[in-house]
Amino acid sequence: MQAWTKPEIPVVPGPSRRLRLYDTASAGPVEVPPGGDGPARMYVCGITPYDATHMGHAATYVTFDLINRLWLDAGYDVAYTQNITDVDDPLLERATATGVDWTDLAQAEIQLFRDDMTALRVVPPQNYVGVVESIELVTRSIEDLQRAGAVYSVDGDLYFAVKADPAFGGVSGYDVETMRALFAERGGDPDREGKRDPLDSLLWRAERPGEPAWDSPFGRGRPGWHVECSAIALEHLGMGFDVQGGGSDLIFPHHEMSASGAQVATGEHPFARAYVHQAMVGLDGEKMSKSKGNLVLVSKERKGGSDPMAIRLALLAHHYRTDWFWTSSDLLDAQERLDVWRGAITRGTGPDGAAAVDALRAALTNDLDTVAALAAVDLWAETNGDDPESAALVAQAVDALLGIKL
Ligand code: 5CA
Ligand code: ZN
Repeated sequence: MQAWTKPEIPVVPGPSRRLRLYDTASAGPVEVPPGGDGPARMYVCGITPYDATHMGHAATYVTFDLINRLWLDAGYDVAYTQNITDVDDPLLERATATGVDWTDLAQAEIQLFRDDMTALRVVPPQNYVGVVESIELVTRSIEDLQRAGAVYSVDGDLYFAVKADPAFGGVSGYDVETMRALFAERGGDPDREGKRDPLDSLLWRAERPGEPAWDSPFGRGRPGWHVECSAIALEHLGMGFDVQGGGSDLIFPHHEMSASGAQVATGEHPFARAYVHQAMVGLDGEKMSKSKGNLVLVSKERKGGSDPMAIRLALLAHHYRTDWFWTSSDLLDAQERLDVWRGAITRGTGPDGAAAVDALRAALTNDLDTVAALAAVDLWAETNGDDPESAALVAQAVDALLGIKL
């Protein structure tokens, strides 16, 4: 699948720093990549394209864009893969409810997402991969799981036996009760009769009347959700990649299941070195979600005349590991800050530019501390000085590292 237009990224002078991120699995900091010459590898869970990009999605993709940009700044080749869940229950349900063909709905929403990502200056992944174009990858992964003895059938639907992975539970660290509750809430079927363990997850759904289906060694049907991400990540990145990313709503079951599936299919561990999660962005006291319909859409704000750089700056003003609620003042404050920064750039001279850039790098490589990073640029903007390189240098760094074009 085609991704979107890549923004230009200036090269920023001065020493880069090593990136440390909070890893959900070990509940502590991990340095990624660990060092060495290889590429830095990241997989981020992409959209289910049945509605437009809201501020929660945007926060997620901007957060992982910072990681990409910090790796590029440190001179790494970056291998970045993102999927599109372009066939799944919520997409098919929305298409049926609105009388639109499900493939048309997906195509339209993917295009809108591309336009939003381009406007927000998010660097595209090298591999932007839909499920529909990956059916064979998924079926091969299921065959690997069969060979490992981790698959059984319930009335023709195939299930992954989670007990086949001794490390199951290691991503979320949740107890069984919490897992069961979240599994039921987030697309799982703990109470289906015939399952060996309530937490076993669907790998292949046998064809149902009126639903899309593909031929496979297990009969016609379509892939389950979690195996799509493990199959696509294994194909494009391999085991032990650096960062598995997405929103915190994916910690369980999605990231737990895809990690276990990949670990059992390959016999290797771990799936990823760090599991990194964007906290939830909400509206009016609830998580912003397509299913609830309480959305602030990036495209709508853009059409209303908001500067995409102000939208991006509004997202960056919150640390990625803190849940928050969107309000209209987020955008007003960001626009004000953007105006101050742009005004400071036109001064020409300014305080020590290299020191400001180093403060920016130090904040971002410290678990993406965007709050401190923005404060460092604020401080630079409100201080006078006689460094003639200052404005140009800070503008370059704000562009390359924060993705904000001044
Ligand atoms: N297609 C699956 C992942 S394989 C999916 O979760 N799609 S999604 O469209 O529902 O979400 C896309 C991304 O945005 C996911 O990484 C998800 O965790 C994240 N996300 C969804 N809602 C929010 C929110 N309110 N705040 C922050 N991130 C969110
Ligand atoms: Zn995913």
